[in-house]
Amino acid sequence: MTAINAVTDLTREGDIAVITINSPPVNALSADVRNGIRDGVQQATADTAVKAIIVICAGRTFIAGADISEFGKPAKGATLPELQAALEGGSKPVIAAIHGTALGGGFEMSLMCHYRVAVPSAKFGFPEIKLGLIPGAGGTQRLPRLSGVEAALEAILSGTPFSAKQALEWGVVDTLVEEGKLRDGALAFARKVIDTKMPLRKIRDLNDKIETARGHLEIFDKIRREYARKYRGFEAWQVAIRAVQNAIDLPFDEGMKRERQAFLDLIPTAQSQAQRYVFFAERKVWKIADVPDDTPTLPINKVGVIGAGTMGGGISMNFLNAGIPVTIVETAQAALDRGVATIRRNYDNTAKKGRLTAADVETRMGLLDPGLNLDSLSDCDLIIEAVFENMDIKKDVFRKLDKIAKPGAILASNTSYLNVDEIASATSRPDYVLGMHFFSPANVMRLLEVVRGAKTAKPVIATVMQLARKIGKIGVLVGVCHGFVGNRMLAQRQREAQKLILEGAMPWDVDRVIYDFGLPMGPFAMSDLAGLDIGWSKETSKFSTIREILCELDRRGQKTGAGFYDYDEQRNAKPSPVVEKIILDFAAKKGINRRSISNDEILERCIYPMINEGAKIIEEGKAQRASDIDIVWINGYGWPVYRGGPMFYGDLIGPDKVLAKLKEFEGTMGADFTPAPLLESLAAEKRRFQDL
Ligand code: 3H9
Repeated sequence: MTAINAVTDLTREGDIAVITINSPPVNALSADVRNGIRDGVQQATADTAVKAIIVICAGRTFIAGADISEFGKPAKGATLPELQAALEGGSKPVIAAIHGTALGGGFEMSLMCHYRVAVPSAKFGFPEIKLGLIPGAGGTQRLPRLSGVEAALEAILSGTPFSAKQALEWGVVDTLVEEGKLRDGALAFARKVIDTKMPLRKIRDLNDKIETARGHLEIFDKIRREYARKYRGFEAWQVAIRAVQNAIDLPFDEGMKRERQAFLDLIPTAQSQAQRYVFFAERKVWKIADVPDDTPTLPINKVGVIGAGTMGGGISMNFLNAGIPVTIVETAQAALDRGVATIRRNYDNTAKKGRLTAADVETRMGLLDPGLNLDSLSDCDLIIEAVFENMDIKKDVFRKLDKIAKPGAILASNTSYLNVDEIASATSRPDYVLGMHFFSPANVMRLLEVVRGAKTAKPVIATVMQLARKIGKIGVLVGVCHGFVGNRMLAQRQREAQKLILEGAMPWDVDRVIYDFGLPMGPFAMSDLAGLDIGWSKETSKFSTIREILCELDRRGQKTGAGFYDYDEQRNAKPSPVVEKIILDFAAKKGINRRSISNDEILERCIYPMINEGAKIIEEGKAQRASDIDIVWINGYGWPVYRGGPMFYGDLIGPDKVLAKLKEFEGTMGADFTPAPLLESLAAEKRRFQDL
């Protein structure tokens, strides 16, 4: 064995050279790895006894892509053209041996080889689009030559990996070998290549599938239509389509040149920076400073849910989906039946779309045990309360639970705002109490705010974070404060939105600005969807806000056919002349001199106070890091990934500029805009939230 460098070695098996890459955790195509491959192939080529070369990876996966952390830094190490010259342009057959995930640049590197063998569990794909990029090492030029143009477009635009079986069908892989025996299988294949004198197969020369697609522009129109909604506001996808089109229209080398340039042009864009930041942020979120990875966890074999309403039902589905039995408890039979029927209907609908089998539906429903008695929760390892948002009611439930739940059971509240420490104080086990704040619809939304109380024990936190992962959520640890991270910041935006419509904007003006910024809907459309009467009651209503007036008029949102907007039968929203008049009258009565408000002001008024609140949240230690706040907003509220989250956006604008604007607003509009000390210090030190 010869060490080529710190991460690569070369061994000889008779006349076959084996280059092994060992660069944990995912063998990313770093400068060292690129150098190792280039130098390894050159050495093997120079060795006259070698007749074929295998490139294989140690550890859990084949090369999972370029090293994302190298992007935007000065280039070093072997270039991609050098790699291509060594592999595809070399004089000896090169075989890539693939297990795990061959992604991005890793997959592309394998396509530079003459042959590919893989184990059946291997996966292939181009996740670049999720990073605001396109494949930059030939993926857009080589994959269409194997899979055909349509399939390649789908793979590149979706970013979703495909199976080894699919790869075999397309000829991306030449043969599958026995699971766990990749090296032996690759050696046997290399033997065949040598013995039967198989040619140096270069994908660049395969033109059949390209020619079939030539002139068929409808393929590109179709994919544009398919992805237009999903990628509203995103840039890279159109660039990717163009690159694949080049594979048809241009000679291979020219297509490669354009792809490379497009890739390099995308790297410094704000969108790609944001999306790469989110990639790492999603991974950091699981790391908790004082709860190390080896913290013991408690087994969760059975979950109890109290409340079979929209939240309780949705929460239960998460566990049923993961194969964990759920006991769901309601106070009245009718409500319980309704809740269970809703769960079944949701599953049936999924089955109708072909995403579950009828048997899956029954398995899941079979794990659900509905009841009317809290006592039936006594054998649950975790009990989640999802009852009415009222402190007295919640405390009462927890007092009872404390007596019923077995020792060591975790008691969680799904409260969105309330003080988890106060709820915990109703029990004799505050160390086993925490908040699990799911977002509606709870079976769909990926976010789970895990609310750490003052006394919550570390194993309890570790258990719930691990469980979050198991049920497919992204768990973000937050501290006790009104509304936690997400809703606390949302309140800032809602307040400004309400002020703006009195000062001069209309609800649809505010909504349009927020929608154009990239969120799925603006604050007023969101209120209409949720229902304006949440937390409102006729008895206490005083006509003191626009919302109260609308509720009085039975304009309670989409469900009543009218709210801030008018709705037709298909629930399409239209600006409402009635609401316009209500707003104008209300403002006049309050003596407000309405003025014209610019889109910029709407955006800054809605977003900068959120950034400011985020700074306070960090200062108070209610979130571990700025990027956790961004993950909350992306996964709980639909903040566009390409803007990285509110804190990242603040960094992009610059803390000094955000500060200056807040001060300006503070001067004219008062304390709602008083800057957080953290923002002041970041601006003074020319630092960013990311640098904290
Ligand atoms: C590209 O290839 C461009 C090319 O077209 C053109 C140029 C050549 N770089 O996710 P995990 C880290 S673009 C750097 O928890 P899993 C990750 O941060 C790239 N670091 O494991 C984490 O670190 P830590 C296209 C990376 O088993 C650790 O590895 N490729 C990279 O759940 C473990 O990761 C991609 O976008 C990377 N490329 O999933 C693939 N990948 O331990 C991105 C991972 O410090 N990667 N890390 O937290 C993935 O999708 C998943 O990581 C993978 C493993 C499926 C591979």
